[in-house]
Amino acid sequence: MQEILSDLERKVLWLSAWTIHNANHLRKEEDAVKVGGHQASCASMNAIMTALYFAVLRPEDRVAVKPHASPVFHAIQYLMGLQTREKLEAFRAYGGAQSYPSRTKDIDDVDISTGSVGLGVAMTAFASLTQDYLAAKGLYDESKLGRMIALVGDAEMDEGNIFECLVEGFKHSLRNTWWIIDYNRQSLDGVIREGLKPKFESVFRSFGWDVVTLKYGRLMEAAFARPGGDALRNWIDNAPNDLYSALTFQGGKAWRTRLHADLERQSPAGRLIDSYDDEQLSALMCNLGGHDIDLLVETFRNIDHERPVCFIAYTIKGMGLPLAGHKDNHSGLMTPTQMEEFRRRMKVREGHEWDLFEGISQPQEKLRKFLDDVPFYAMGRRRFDAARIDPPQELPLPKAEEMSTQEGFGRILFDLAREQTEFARRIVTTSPDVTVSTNLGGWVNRRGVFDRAEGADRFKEEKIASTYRWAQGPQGQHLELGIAENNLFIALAALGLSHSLFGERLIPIGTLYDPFIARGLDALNYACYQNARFILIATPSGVTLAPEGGAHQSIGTPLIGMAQDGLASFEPAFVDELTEILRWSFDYMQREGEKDERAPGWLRDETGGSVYLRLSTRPLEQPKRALDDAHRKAIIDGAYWLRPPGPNCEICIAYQGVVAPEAIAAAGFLAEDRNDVAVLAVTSADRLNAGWQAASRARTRGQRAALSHVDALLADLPSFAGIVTVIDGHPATLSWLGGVRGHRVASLGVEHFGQSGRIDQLYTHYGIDTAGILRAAGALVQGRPIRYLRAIS
Ligand SMILES: Cc1ncc(C[n+]2csc(CCOP(=O)(O)OP(=O)(O)O)c2C)c(N)n1
Ligand SMILES: [Mg+2]
Repeated sequence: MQEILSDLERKVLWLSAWTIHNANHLRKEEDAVKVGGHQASCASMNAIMTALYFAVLRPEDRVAVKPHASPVFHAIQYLMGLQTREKLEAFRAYGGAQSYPSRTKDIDDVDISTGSVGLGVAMTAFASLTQDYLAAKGLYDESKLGRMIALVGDAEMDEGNIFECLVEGFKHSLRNTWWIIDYNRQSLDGVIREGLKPKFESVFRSFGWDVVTLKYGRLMEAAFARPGGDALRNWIDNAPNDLYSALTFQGGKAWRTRLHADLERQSPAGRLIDSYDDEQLSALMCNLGGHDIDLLVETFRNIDHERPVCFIAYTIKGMGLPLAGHKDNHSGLMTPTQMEEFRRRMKVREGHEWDLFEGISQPQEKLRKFLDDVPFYAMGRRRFDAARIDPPQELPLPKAEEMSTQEGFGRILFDLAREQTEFARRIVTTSPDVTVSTNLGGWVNRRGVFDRAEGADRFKEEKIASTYRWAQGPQGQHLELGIAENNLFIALAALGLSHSLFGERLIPIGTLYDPFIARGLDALNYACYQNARFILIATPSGVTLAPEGGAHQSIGTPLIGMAQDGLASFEPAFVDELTEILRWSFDYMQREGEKDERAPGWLRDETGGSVYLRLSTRPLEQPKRALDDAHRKAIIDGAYWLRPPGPNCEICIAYQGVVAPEAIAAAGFLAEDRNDVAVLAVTSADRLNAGWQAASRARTRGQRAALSHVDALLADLPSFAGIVTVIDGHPATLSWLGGVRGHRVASLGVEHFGQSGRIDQLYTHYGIDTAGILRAAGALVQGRPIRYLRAIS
């Protein structure tokens, strides 16, 4: 076993270094990767990953590999027959293996994507919570809980989201989570500050984690046991990071000179040092715990409890390569000459670089047999599928003369909470401390808060009246989070991948205030990049949340909704639209078909995705209407004519969301002076735009008849008409409508924020009130002055 593991360690080191060398030096000039070494980062993690993948991991474990160790991961998968030579030869090139392990873009069974440092680390904690959630509901075998493992760069620990997640983990009694810190004391730019290790250690311990330090390898321990060993250990413990790195880079001679200078030559320590030749001395001084494969295997295997563990593994960035220890080695690459020397050392013949058994010392059959029996791979792929859970055919439409979309959402969920269907059981809600203020309180009253342990409601026991009676226990379906929005999005990523990570589907719904999407935007992007499936309810939004204060207003979120890949965004004005959109979302988020670029719908309706709904607290008078099928479809496709244009239509008002009353009122006033005024109700600028883009691309490719929903809608609008667009958000959200068929556009919206006041005051301030719309219409189309404007000015 030991010999095989050390063979594999060398093999993995070779393959990862070769993959990068090949990408940089051997590809066609135009495909060559000119920067981005990774070789040093890979060598740093090489032993740790070899130990884990080949000897420690179990099939139910899941791993987030730090971004720059991606070639090590791919090399291991290659050895296991899960990655191809073609993909490795095309590392970082079009269609090749990815720079950073990617669930969606790589073929080799990546558990958790990484890339934006810190996020994959936190994802392991939320994956573990997801596993606990499933187990508590009897959807996952409690005796087979996997360990969620993050391989963490030490500089990655600077990311705040890691600490946010530590706090959250503590609150939820996090377990079965290992974070293995590659403590090479180097970041991208150089050597990191002294003394961080005890700081990390005390932070982890204070949150209830075990901390295991892997500092000295077996060679070091043996030396410490000899006369002079204590002095040597002392020296190592006190050596500054940059000195240690510099000596590592220079090798045995430099080590000797320095050690002799610091520890007397004639002392026992001096004699100890002189008992090693230069090469041995260098090997001794580089024998840190994170490079001692036997120690690593033993340490990992000895963990026999479920408490979360942080391993701090001392390593050398570039270990085993001529780049070792150099402060600039992050993007350092071995030169072709150094590669030749390395090849000789690894015993790899020219032309046999990719051969599986090249350079190994053990008999091939023995290695083959070993690989066939590696436990982690024993159950095949770890990427699961889960059946679709039938959503309700219809959602009950909340009824009221006046209602806000946020209230409508709360009432729909409250109704769903009464149902005993499988679908209702699979819903899991979560919110960063805004459960009540986003109207989820009623749902939680009926479904309870999730906790592995049964909890008491003290207020209820003490018979104190309260609107919210939130029972707490394993059956609860609401995951309470602290305020940190990063945690919300990473929780949604984990819950939203439950079907793929654990084989059981959940329907996650997260709520937050719309402006704070920006706080967790990278985490939201990360969730989407992994193809997690969830519904995001963002409310309140825009300047319409007026009395809440200027700091809470959101302007750019509709554009985020349009631009975010994997997220379909909507902003309904009325609750019947919201009901239809939610019903559709419950289905859309479970779709996993192939995209057919030539499909007539032009949208990603086959592949599915996540959904973002931008809602509001402003009560609006609800239309009295019954939606027919065409109407429902149009709501989902992004827009419908609230008032269709007549043949002489001169002006069209296109609005999205909560400014509907202003748009409708303006149309009424305009109708007195202009012909056939039209009103376009936009429910999703995102889907409307996506359809238009796709149809335009299709037309460019020769499908002349390709017509998107918005193409068809605006075909009804005479070319001489102008469009006034209006939204409580950035005007660019709708201004592109003019590009569809060349209509003139005046786009109204909000470009500056921070003003507090009543809604009517703010709408006037930003020019998105009825008068503002009329003024814009008056300026856009020639003709008589608009009477209403004359009356009020
Ligand atoms: C959010 C984010 N910021 C910046 C980067 C660029 N980056 C990639 S790795 C890295 C730091 C590398 O240091 P460490 O995590 O210690 O890994 P090592 O290089 O030592 O292997 C940085 C800044 C990134 N990937 N993600
Ligand atoms: Mg580092």
